[in-house]
Parts: sequence; C-alpha cells; structure tokens
Amino acid sequence: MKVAIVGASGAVGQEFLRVLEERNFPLDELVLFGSKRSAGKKITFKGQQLTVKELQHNDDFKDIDIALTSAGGGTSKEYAETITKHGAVMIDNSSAFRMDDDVPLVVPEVNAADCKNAPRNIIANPNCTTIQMVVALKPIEELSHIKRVHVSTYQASSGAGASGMQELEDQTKAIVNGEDTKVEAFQYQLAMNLIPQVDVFTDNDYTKEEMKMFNETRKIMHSDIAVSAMCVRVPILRAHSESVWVETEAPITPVQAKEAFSKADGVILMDDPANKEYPMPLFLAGKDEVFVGRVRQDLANPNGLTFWCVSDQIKKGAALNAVQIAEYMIKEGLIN
Ligand code: 2RA
Repeated sequence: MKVAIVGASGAVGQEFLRVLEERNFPLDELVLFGSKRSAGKKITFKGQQLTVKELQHNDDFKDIDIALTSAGGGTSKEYAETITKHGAVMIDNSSAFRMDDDVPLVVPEVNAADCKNAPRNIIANPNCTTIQMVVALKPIEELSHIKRVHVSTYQASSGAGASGMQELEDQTKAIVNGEDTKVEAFQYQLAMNLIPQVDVFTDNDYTKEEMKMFNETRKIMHSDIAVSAMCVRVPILRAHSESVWVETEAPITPVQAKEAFSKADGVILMDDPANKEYPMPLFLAGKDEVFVGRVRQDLANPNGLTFWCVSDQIKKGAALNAVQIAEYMIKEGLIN
C-alpha cells in the first residue's frame, strides 16, 4: 500500500503523519508532497527521513493507492485529476468537493458505507465542526429523528492552521508583557477576545462556516435536518467545543440520551455535574474521540435535548477522520 500526503508540512499534514504512525496504518511506502516552498523539506516518519516533493502535474501518483490531501481547496481542485487518473483514491480535507453529488462526504461513525459510491475516486472529509457534531448526533438520531439543531461553536485557533495557533500564543505573551499584539490570522486580536465570525459572510448573513454545518450535516445524515449555527472563534489552541440543542420527533429523556452516547462509536460521555465532570478543550487536545457532557432536557422545548461536546480539531476534526475513511475502505476491499 503506497500512500501520499499532499500538504505534508501543514498542521493537518503533520497530523496525518502522527495518526498514520499511531495507528500503525498498513502502508509499504509514504510519499510527501508540498508547495514549491516546502519542496526539499525533510520530515521524519517512523524514524525514516522523507523529503517533501513539489506537487506537479506529472505521473508522480502513478503507483499511489491513497492520497490524503490537505493543501487548500484550490490545490485540491487543480490536482484532483493528476492525483486520481492512475487510480489513487483521494481523501480530501478541503471544502472543494464536499457538496458535489458524485463525491461522498464521510464520517465513518455515521455514514461509512457512502464510501462505496465514489465514481471520481474522491472522498471528501467534512468540516471539523460538522464532524464532531454528527458523531454526537448519530446516537440521538437512532433514538428519534432529529428535526432541527441549534449549535454554537467555540472554535480553536488551530482552525487557521499552525499560524493561527502561533498568533494566539504570541498575542498572549505580548499582553502579559504589556506589548502590542500582531493581528494577521483572524479578523481581530483573538487573545482575551471572542470573534463571532469564522470564514466570510454569505448573502443570508450566516458565515460560510455556519452554512457548512447546515449543508454538510444534511448530506452526511441523509436527512432534512435543519441546522442553525453560530460559529465563534475563541482563544483556545486546538480543540473545538460546541453547545448543541436538538429537537427530535419524539421526546428523548436525558437518561436515554446518556445511555446512547455511552454506547456510540467515537463518543466518550463525560457527564457528572455533581463532581464537576464535563469535557474541556484544555484537557482533551490530542484525543481521538468526541467528548459529550452537560446532557439535559431542553427547558424551552418538550421535544428538545441539549448537550456540550469537545473534540480535537486537527485530529478527529481532520486527519484522524480521513485516515479512518482509508481504514474503512481497505477493510471493505474498496482499496487494495
Ligand atoms: C476553522 N473549520 O475552524 C475551519 C477550518 N478548519 O477555521
């Protein structure tokens, strides 16, 4: 099994390497690709030093079985044909193909079987905020169909990559030292602040990030579920948090919900208010799962339930989900 990583030097690209090693992914060879600027960079994988190759329109993907791509939507669109024309399966972390009818959008815990219908050899990895939410919604949907969701996100600086995390760290140090802060990765200073804008605004005054949660959730869950999101950037390094309110067709009790969460794939229930036990991003960065807590009846809706969830944006929100898609496809004989 020959695997390529496109965007190897980026935050998600680096996480691909960690996840592939951590899960002892069955590969015989790993090839790294990047921009002209990254070409020649040395990256260590399993004690072996690999050199990043410049991504070009050539036959470099001739013997590649799986290409994990995270280099921006423009690059994914430009190189999809070059990557897949010899038969490689492209698991793409960008938003380029997520809403294409002939490209499955997959979270293995929710709709893994959709991988079986990928006529373009492209599988799209959903947006990080969508991934963690649908992993948590799946066990609720199995109890009673979810009609609508309201969600407020608390998104870490890692969403803007390594530069976003570095900017938050630098701003925090500058504030402590009484110095001016530099603002580049986000609309405003993030340290000591909350920014109610992730990505650009659309014509309905929702941001693109918020519309991703609306559109992607419906596609992944094959449902008419209506999602209204408020996506907020918060001064946290790399785990996203979400407050979620769901309305189901039939009422679900918190006891039923907690039992469902505790048995659900990819979910860890952390919910013991009496002992102040609930998920917090500070302690859950780097973990694989979606952590759920604060489960309770929605006082404002007899068919409503509310909960809180936390997950690592770079791991389950990007790299791990893509690798799990690859693992599923290998297990099902869709890649061999
Ligand atoms: C963010 N979900 O958090 C977007 C992109 N990763 O910024």
